[in-house]
Amino acid sequence: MTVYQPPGQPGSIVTYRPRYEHWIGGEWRPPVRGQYFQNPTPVTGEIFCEVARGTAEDVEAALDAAHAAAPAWGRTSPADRAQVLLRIADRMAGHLEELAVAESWENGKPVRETLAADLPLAVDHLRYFAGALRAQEGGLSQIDDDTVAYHFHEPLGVVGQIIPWNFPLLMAVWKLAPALAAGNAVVLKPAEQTPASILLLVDLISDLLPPGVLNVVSGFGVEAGKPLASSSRVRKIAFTGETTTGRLILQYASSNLIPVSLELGGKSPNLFFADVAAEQDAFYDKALEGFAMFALNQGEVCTCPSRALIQSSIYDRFLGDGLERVRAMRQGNPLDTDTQVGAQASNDQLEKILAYIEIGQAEGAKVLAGGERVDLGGALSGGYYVAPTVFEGDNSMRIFQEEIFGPVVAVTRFDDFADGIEIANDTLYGLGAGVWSRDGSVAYRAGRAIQAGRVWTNCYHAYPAHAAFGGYKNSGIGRETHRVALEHYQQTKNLLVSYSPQAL
Ligand code: TXE
Repeated sequence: MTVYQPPGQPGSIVTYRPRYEHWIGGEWRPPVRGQYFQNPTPVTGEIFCEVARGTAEDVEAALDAAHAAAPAWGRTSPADRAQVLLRIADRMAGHLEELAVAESWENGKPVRETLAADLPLAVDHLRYFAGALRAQEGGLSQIDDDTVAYHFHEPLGVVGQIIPWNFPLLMAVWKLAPALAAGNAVVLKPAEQTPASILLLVDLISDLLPPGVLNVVSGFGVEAGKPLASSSRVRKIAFTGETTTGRLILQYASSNLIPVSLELGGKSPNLFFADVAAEQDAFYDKALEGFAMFALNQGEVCTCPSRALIQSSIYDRFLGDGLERVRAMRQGNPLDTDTQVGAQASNDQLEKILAYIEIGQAEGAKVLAGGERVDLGGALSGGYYVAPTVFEGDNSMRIFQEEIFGPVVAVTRFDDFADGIEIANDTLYGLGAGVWSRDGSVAYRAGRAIQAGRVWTNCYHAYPAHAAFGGYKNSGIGRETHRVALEHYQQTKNLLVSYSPQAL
């Protein structure tokens, strides 16, 4: 067991600057209007730095820098750009522990996860896109004996990226890696709840990218995000966040006719078929672990398995064993490597979750575990902790239909295959899903029948770089991770060439 010291305290491996400006054109630039906002840690609620409060003027300055840098960056060879991505990956890997602690401090997530998942995944993501770029080929179509159509991948130019607070570093890298690999210059806006770990990363890698290729403008959604998404100077906007905000982003972008990729909310079903409980073996154990994964990252995951659907014949037994797992979870100081459940990312999110717990109870759902805020005592008393919560109810309830984004699972039963699929698909969302069965045919057919972009089968919450990730229905447009994401940041140039000496 290791308990890391909070940044700023003696013995800490992380030093945050007390104040962060915007990162524009390869240098720190104060906000044009001179305003800053305070950034608290969810671990204790205390303010640990202040950050530039960006406005349209700062976005314009960042776009100037990006436009100045884009042409030269876009002309670098794939080998050179891949090399830059690999150097960033190596630098991050060399500072993995420091970045992991920084991320936990800013977001409230347990350091065991940032050490084992967030940071290693981010590093691998950069390496994957370095490789994907090198392996990417253009195309050639033979139109007739003397005519050839060549297809080239070209960068879009300058792109805008707006990211959320639940995986600040990983979400930044998910978006930056394909965009930079493809040869674009980027203006990125972090979430106002978690700007600092990204700026700490920028500090770390500032010498690895030409000035202006990566620009970070911090600030709030309407003040800084809207001018970026509405700008006629970006050739694409990529967004991760709430579905209602995603609709606004589409509207902003529509007048400029630019492509938009959206990774939005979810209400993912996790289906446990009866044969899961045929034996009390390692598979059963794995399925119970899959049930308990609703609390991973404090439930602040767009694919949180927030609806558990258990087949009636095993309902009582499976749920009973699942509840034991939930009660055994260790909630505590996110900087302690023994901690499994940490703090919610912000006070707003804490209040939203507590409000949904009340809504569930008012709807008649039964609380089987948790259902309250947790006071961890001492300095952690000011932190934003919610006990992992299990509700039993009906799929028509709001807690089954609306994204809570907390460590809350709503459980119900299904009778047979058709019933299970019907309940699973009875949602506006379609991002993730889980299917658990020992029968390959059942698992395969269920996976194909569920309307979601990612169906984990006999596993959950795995995010390898080479599997495509994105939503059906109201959960989004486009895909992230996987080489397909590279194409979202490119446009196709077709050169149609006649080699014929004949007159037309
Ligand atoms: O999201 P927003 P919030 C869900 C989750 C959560 C809820 C609210 O249910 O409880 O959304 O979180 C920027 N123009 N998800 O309010 O507002 C904002 O500054 C341009 C799901 O934080 O969507 C931030 O950088 N930008 C999710 C980003 O959008 C705007 C992850 C996300 O903020 C903007 C996060 C505007 N008008 C929340 N308004 C997921 N899918 O993973 C806000 N922003």
